[in-house]
Amino acid sequence: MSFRASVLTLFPEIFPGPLGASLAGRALAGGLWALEAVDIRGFAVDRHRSVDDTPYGGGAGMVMRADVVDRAVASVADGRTLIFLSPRGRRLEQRRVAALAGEDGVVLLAGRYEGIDERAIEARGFEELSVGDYVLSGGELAAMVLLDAVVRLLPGVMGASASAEEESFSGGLLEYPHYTRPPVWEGRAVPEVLLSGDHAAIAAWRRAEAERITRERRPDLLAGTVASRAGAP
Ligand code: 4FV
Repeated sequence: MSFRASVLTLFPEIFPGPLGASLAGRALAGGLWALEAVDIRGFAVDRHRSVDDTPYGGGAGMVMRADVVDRAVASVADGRTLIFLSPRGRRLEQRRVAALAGEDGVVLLAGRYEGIDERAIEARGFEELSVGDYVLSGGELAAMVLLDAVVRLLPGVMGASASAEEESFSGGLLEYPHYTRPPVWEGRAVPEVLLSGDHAAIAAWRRAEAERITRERRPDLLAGTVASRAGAP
């Protein structure tokens, strides 16, 4: 059974959007995964079909109603992991992406306005995940980011040519620099070792470059990697 994703949103029409193109799109068309976008407004009950209301305690903006959101969740809940995309969530990382790709699917809740009544999140024990420390106008793009990262790891999606093994974060390090033809561009040459055919030397150069770049740009990633022990005095 292929990976099944359900996204609860007030804008189902924006899906699949970019997930319908390229790698994820081909995989979707090929049945390697499935996506349904469920309109939360379809679970509103009052004649104005309202999904939000003013915040208790005052303050700007509107809050999505727990009763409406929970009816939408109930319509798709079947044991798959429940994720609420929110800036309060744990930062989404490759390790969590890889774990989700090993599951049979996921339910993603995309908020709008100021957010969702806390009780709806608590009641279902949603896992909260954030795609970054900035505020989006809605959780939909965050849901697409998560799905794009997960789908490319699903069996049969990334051809043999591309490997998930050798990319950023896979070994806890940032990626080494890549080069292709022409061998000299604008007076800039490709590092000699890459033209040497000496695979051991190439692998050593790439490892050293990955460690150097990680040390310079994301030393936080080094804690816990082999490199940190090697580099440490
Ligand atoms: C977000 C993030 C995010 C907050 C208010 C939607 C918005 C609005 N989601 N990672 N960063 N969500 O900014 O996941 O409802």
